[in-house]
Amino acid sequence: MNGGTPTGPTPLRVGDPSDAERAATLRRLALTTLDANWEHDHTVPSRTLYPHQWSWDSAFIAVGLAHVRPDRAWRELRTLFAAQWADGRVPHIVFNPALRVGSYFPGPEFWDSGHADGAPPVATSGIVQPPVHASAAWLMHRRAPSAASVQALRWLYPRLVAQQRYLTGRRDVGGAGLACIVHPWESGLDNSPAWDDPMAAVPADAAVMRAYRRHDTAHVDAAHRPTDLDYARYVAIVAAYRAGRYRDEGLAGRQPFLVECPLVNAALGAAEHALARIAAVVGADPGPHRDRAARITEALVARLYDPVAGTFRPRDLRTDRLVPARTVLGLIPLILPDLPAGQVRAVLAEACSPRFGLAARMDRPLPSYDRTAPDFEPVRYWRGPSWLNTSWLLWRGLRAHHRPDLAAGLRESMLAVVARAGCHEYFHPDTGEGLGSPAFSWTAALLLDVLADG
Ligand code: 9WN
Repeated sequence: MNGGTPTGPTPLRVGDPSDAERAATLRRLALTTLDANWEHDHTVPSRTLYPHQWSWDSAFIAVGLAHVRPDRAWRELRTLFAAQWADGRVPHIVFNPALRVGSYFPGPEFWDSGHADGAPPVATSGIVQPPVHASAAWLMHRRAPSAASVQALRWLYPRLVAQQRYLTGRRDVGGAGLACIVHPWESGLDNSPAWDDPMAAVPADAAVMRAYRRHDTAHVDAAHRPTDLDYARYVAIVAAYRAGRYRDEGLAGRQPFLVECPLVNAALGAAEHALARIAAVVGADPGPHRDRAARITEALVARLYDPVAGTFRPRDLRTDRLVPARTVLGLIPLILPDLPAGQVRAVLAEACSPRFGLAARMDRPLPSYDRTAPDFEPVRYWRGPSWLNTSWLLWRGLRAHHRPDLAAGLRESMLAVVARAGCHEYFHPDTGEGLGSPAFSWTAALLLDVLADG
């Protein structure tokens, strides 16, 4: 696999006579991919690159599984939340103890969660990922309401509430009611240009990586992945957090990377909206969730919206500045149903600009970074390639804000890219070539969700 210049995708159009056939083929492919990645009580994102359970992957996967394997969908979330820490954090990786040491870097021995207060008996990482789980659980129940889904929601509800409490409590380093991330991995968009500025302040030397063995580059071209210098910094940040046993008191004095991310906080607000709906089902009070949702949206607009650029940007808490890069992260607040009209307009204008190319008929998939930026890298992971999960989040936001025309264009671009390349992890933003893992679970799962809307 390389970043060469294969021929471009030939997207099929809505209404094409072969639409139904294409949908059936895609459904089969998605199901085969998800079945092959099922591992006794969870789904691995990829058998080769990511052989354990990942937090936000499981939420996306569960949304897709709800269409075809509802029992497994709820099981996926139960397994993840069984590894929740006593303080409410949901770890970004739950390690499968049956795998040999060294099957993923950094593995359980590196994270050493066993020595942290309140960690579960199973080995996990000590950081989190975007809290998309409450929204996923609500979508799953709405898709197929049943006695079993209500029972699952009853079990999940207090755990989802604890997850929110952790993020808006211990992680409110900025003091404005938003969650702060302590590692780029917590955003899920690991090497996004959004993190270049805050990461430049993390002291590290690429040579550190000689002491470790990266596994990702054994499976995927190194030019498609973060650099060794990125990894040296990833490792340094974890080492600092681990040295404090992953405690969150005094984070500002101890951690070199502290950022308020628009995607994480939009997910946080959307989760409160979902929890209000879930509360009504399980007999709890929706009121406090609605209040919290409104406060999060207000804080997000006040702190992360840049009126000059007309988009959302992460806030680096070390400098108290918004980062300059315009990335797909800035579009995700559209998932908030109560986003004010001015910000909705601005985000739509940003999405439809040549930077991201959203349109009712798209000729290329949505990139993860401003494609007009001089440092746009079409094959390097989150620095340009197109990803199904960020497209799917934006698609949901477009529907919530009544833009069926743009939602249809984005949906078609997602279907076309997978129809051409398969369930890859990410895609070349110009040619649609498949990159990263060739059998990636959230691509398959979100495809099922998008197809169900046809
Ligand atoms: C680090 C599993 C995860 C996703 C992330 C994606 C990638 C891990 C890695 O894979 O991150 O967490 O090793 O690169 O960036 O979003 O959850 O699919």
